[in-house]
Amino acid sequence: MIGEKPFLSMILVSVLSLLTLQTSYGQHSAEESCTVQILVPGLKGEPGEKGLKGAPGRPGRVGPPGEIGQPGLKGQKGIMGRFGKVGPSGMKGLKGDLGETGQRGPIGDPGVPCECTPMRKMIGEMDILVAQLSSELKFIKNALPSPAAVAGIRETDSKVYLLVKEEKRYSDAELYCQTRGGHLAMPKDEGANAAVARYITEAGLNRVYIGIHDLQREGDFTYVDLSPMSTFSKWRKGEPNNAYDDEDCAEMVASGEWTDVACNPTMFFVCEFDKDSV
Ligand SMILES: [Ca+2]
Ligand SMILES: [Ca+2]
Repeated sequence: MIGEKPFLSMILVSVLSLLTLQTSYGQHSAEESCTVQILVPGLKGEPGEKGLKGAPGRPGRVGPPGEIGQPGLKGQKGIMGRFGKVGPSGMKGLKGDLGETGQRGPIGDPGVPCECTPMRKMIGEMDILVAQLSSELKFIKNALPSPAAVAGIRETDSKVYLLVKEEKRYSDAELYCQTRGGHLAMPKDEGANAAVARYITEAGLNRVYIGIHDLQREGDFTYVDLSPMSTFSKWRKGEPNNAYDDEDCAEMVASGEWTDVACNPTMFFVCEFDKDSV
């Protein structure tokens, strides 16, 4: 509905428009001047076509935080980290092998002079002792065929006797004893003769060569070192008898008595060594 005031306004406008036209176009016809136009609204038109899509709107406001999600899958192994701190010392190890011999060291400083007289005396005594020991060792090495024989030797104040259980002829037996610094046994008194007799008896023997012969001159018996038989002899009764004209050497039997016998048969024998020379 159109109100009364707008309607009167439109009429007023139309009158004014008519007056305006009469002023401007005075030559127009009277007919045209009398036309009164009344304007009224038309009917509502058909809806227009859909417009084009508009520009994007402004960003909206930040929404509230979402809920906590589920745990993810385990990731892959990472790369090696930095080296850690140095740990505490370990326990002491086992002792190693003996090393090689080192180089010879430098020569030391000269020693301090000493009071030498007592030292010289001591050294002199030691020299004598060493000489004695060397001599005895030489005897032991030369005279004794084996260590077992050491326990078997016999000795008097001045002699050492050795029973040799190797069968030899008289000359070879004497050579054996000489090689070791002695001779076949030459008993020159009752004590020495008894010592040799005991020796062979304890060994279970009946006869051994001793160092007595008449090889130089028949019937003239001497010791094997050619020393004469002056004060002592121990011939068995009826000896020496030079039996078969072929007995130029001598043996001692278990009783300690002597008999003249041939020199070629082989038998055990007893050597003697001077204690002074051993
Ligand atoms: Ca004879
Ligand atoms: Ca005889």
